Amino acid sequence: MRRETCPMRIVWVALLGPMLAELMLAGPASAGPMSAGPKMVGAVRAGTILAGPMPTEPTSVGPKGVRWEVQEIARDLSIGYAVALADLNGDGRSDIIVVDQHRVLWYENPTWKPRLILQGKTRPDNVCLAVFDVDGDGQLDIVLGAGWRPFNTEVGGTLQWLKRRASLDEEWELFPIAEEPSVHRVRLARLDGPQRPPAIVLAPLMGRQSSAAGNWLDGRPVRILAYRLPKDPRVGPWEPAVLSEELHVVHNIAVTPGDSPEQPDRLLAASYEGVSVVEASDGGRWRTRRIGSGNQDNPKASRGASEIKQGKLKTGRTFIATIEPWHGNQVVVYTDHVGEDGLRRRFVLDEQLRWGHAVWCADLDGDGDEELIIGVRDQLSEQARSGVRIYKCQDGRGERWTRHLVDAGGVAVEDLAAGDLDGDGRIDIVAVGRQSRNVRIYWNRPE
Ligand SMILES: [Ca+2]
Ligand SMILES: [Ca+2]
Ligand SMILES: [Ca+2]
Ligand SMILES: [Ca+2]
Repeated sequence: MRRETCPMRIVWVALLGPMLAELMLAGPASAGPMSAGPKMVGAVRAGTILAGPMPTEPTSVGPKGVRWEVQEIARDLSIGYAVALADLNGDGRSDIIVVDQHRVLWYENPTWKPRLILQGKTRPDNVCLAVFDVDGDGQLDIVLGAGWRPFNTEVGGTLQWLKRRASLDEEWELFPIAEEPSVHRVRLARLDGPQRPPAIVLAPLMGRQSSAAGNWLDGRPVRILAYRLPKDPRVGPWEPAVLSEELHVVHNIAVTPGDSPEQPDRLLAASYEGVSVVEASDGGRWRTRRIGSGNQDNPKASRGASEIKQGKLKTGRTFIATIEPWHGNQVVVYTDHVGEDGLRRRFVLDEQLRWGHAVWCADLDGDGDEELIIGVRDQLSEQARSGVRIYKCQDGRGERWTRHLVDAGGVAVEDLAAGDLDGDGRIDIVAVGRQSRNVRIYWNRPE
């Protein structure tokens, strides 16, 4: 008899109610840019694990009305660089797509059976992805960034797209798009109106010929590129348009909608310069405008901002959430209040972390305000561990937040994504790890 080999599906029993780890975090009301850290009231109490083979301390808390059930679906990644949620097999349920160092995989909802998309066909490391129907045949394809060598500013980085074959059990077919040194992030943006397919926007980390000796400020600035679809994406050629060539060490970008559906999307960029918006200007030109200071405490080292997303509150106000400085130790929110210097007001929510590495905004408790979800990659201390944290806005403006530790120590988070995986209307979270090499689902359940 064959032995059942399915070690992936380990269901963790999550902890509820009293194991609450919650901090009240308040950016001082008078805080301007570069304000000091938050005042903390109360103390973190770590939860206790009830079941599970790994020496972790998943808590599983808040915001109010939400408890988290943790399910680990893989622990055999080399480096889990990126995760996306999309319905790859068209059954109406979002699947989990993971970019691993040498592989791309998807985990099929609801069994989470792992399926191979590609292995060893790209220059290592694979690093980023975007999912959409590139060739318009009605089936989702995957745009993949690879050749990740962060400090090689001379030669490629690769960008390619992957198309499924007749059977989902076969490896997917690869079509090259372009090469650019230090390919690091890829996103989709509507640049030509709602009827046209999105463009592929590529953000390398470093500018060409920049160097460690020059703190990556020498050489050329980073080229943020947009690739519009060619007539036949299997053949190309893919011609890049340069949307910005002004910033340095662009660790991430986020896409936000334009003022109307006809207007091109905007990009938010996190870089050494802080937070910038890249937007269409007159005559088809693009401009880069700085809107947030970033952390400029240490101008000759890592500085600025590192991760970025925009969130919204039920009052209609927006906020921008970042990790600062580059690979930083601060969770920062910029409100939509713009000062006389043209910069948004900056609030430091949390400094008890090391290498924050993922930011997401989603309404997890259904009250209309989007919460902030942060993935932390490294351990700062036994008390401030890697994992997943949630911050909930308390004032409708984005100046005061509470913190909830969803997973303290269980995932060395490289990336995370949020979406409703089981169709119950509650938004779930998926995180992928580097040192922990795992994939975890956090199921959003009623308290
Ligand atoms: Ca599916
Ligand atoms: Ca397709
Ligand atoms: Ca909410
Ligand atoms: Ca759900």
